[in-house]
Amino acid sequence: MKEQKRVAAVHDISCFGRCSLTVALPIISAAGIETAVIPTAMLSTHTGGFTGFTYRDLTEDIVPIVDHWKTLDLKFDAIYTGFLGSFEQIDIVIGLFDRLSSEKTVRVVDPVMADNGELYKIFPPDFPKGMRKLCAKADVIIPNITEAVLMLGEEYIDGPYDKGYIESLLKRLSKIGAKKVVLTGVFFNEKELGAAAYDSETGETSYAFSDRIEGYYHGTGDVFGSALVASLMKGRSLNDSIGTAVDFTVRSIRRTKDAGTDIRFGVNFEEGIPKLIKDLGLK
Ligand code: PXL
Repeated sequence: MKEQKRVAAVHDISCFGRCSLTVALPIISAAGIETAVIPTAMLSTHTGGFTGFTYRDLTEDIVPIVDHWKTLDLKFDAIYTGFLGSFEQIDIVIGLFDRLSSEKTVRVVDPVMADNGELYKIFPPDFPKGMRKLCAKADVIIPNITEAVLMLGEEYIDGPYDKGYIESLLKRLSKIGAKKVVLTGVFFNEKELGAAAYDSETGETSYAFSDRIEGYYHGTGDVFGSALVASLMKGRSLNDSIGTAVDFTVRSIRRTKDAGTDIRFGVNFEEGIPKLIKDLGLK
């Protein structure tokens, strides 16, 4: 019998607003993958558009959690990191990678810190440098275009983009260290939006697009990243995985738009889980 895969998800808990762990845990679990969590911070809501949210930094809890796990001899097939609660956590997560990985562990880093050309206000200006250091330790990175240019120390450019620019970004990002790079928020025209992927070992570049839906919906990067991790853990190719993750994310956005939900409340990914399971080849 095939052994069940196990992933450690390292993100914050935003108690309301469907992002980070409240997205990663249900999506990866629904794919039949055991999902352990290390919360990096606890907030009453995410920081996108809400005021007055609570914020508890959990930096001090991470090393003791890893120390305890080390006594249990746990093996992880993937470690998937996202929003980190403090600058200090970058080095702590690098240490966690070393301590919890085996040869076969896939380290996936989403350098959550920025969007729409801007670094999130809660992060200091040198945060992108720190995230670059973490990305150097990863096997797969999944930045959006803003995060990509911040890590490369370049100016943000508004889209639509051209293929030459996107492929140059992908190649330069791979030189940071991760063999596989997935770039989100890619568009060549106003009609379609999606992701591009580059595998530096095979030299292959692939794209996945879907209809562009007007509006900025929160937590979509985490919905995409979680579906991508689930798909890669099912042994599917990078190309197939970005296709499935784009489709799952866009269907979630469309459902949310059709319902007229407040864009801060995250997207309705829950009702898309049955199709995701089918797309992943599960019953
Ligand atoms: O979805 C990214 C994210 C995760 N966690 C928190 C956030 C954000 C984006 O704003 O604020 C707390």
